[in-house]
Amino acid sequence: MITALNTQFGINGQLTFVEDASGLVVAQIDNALCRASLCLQGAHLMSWQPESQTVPVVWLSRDTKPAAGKSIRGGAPVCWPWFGAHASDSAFPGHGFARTVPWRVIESGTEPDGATRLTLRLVPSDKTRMQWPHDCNLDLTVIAGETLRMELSTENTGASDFVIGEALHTYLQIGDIGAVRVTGLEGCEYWDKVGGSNLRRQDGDIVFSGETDRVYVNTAAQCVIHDDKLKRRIYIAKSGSLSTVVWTPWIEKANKMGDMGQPDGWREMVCIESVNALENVVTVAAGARHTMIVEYRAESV
Ligand code: TA6
Repeated sequence: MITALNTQFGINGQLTFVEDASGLVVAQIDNALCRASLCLQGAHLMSWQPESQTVPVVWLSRDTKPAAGKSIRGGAPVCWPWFGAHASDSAFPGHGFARTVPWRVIESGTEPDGATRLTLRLVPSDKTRMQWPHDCNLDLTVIAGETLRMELSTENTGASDFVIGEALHTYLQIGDIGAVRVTGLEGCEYWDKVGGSNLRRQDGDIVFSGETDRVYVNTAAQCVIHDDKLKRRIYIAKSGSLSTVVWTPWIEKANKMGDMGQPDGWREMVCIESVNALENVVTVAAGARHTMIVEYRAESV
C-alpha cells in the first residue's frame, strides 16, 4: 500500500507516505514553505510548522499514541457528521465517527506558490452506514504552505436532504494559556458548556483562568490568538462555518483525560475550532454540496 501510494500520489522529496509504529499510514509533507504530517485514518492533520516559525503552530500531545480506530489527541480532528454527543444514541462516538475511520487519498499536487495539496475521501463501511445511512462523499483537502488551508466538503449524492454538524477541532500551539488572549468574538453569543449550558455574550477579548468550553454561534468572524510568550499571532479565518468553539480543559480535566502531555502539556495549547453546531447545523439538500474552509496563518510580532 505504501509503495502504491507513493507511486500514485507521492511528490518527490515533498510528499511521502510512510507507515508509523502503530501501522497507521502517515503523509509527510516537507516543502520549501513548511513541514506537516497527516494520518490517513481520520484525515487527521497532526502537525504543521511553517518555515517562518521556530515552534509548531498546530499542537500535538506528546502523550498521544495513534492506534487503529482511536482518535489522536491534538492536530486538527475532523468532527463529522455531528459535533459533540450524538443527538439520540449515546453509544455513538462523541464528535462523530469521521476521525477514527479510514480515508483514502484521491488527489495530490503542488500549488503555484510551492504549497503541497492533498485530498482525501472518507471510506464508508457497514459501521458508518449504521450510524449515518445517507449516500454522500466527505472530502478533506489540505493545502500546506506558509499558510494552512483546510476544506471539508460534504456532497449529498442521495435523494433526500440531510443535516450535519461538523468541526475542524484544531489544537493551536501557544507559549502558555495564561499569556494569550483571543480576539474576534467580541459581542458574540455563546453557549457556555462549563457547569451546564448557559447562553451568554462575549464581552471583550477572551482570556483564560480556568476550564473554558464555549460554542459561539451565528458568527463567521476571523479569530486571532495573541501570544505574548511566543511573540506571535495566529489568525484563523473561515467560511462556510457559523459556530466557533473555544476550549481549554485546564488542569483538572486535563489530568482526567490523561493524554494531554504530562505534567502540563495542556498549558501549551488552545482549541479554536471552526464548527457548525447547535443552531448552526447545516442542511445539505439532495444533490448539493456544502464546504467549510479554514485558513491558518502565523505571524511573529
Ligand atoms: O470542542 C470542545 C469539546 O467538545 C470539549 O467539550 C471536550 O470534550 C473536547 O471537545 C475534546 O473532546 P474529545 O472527544 O476529543 O476528547
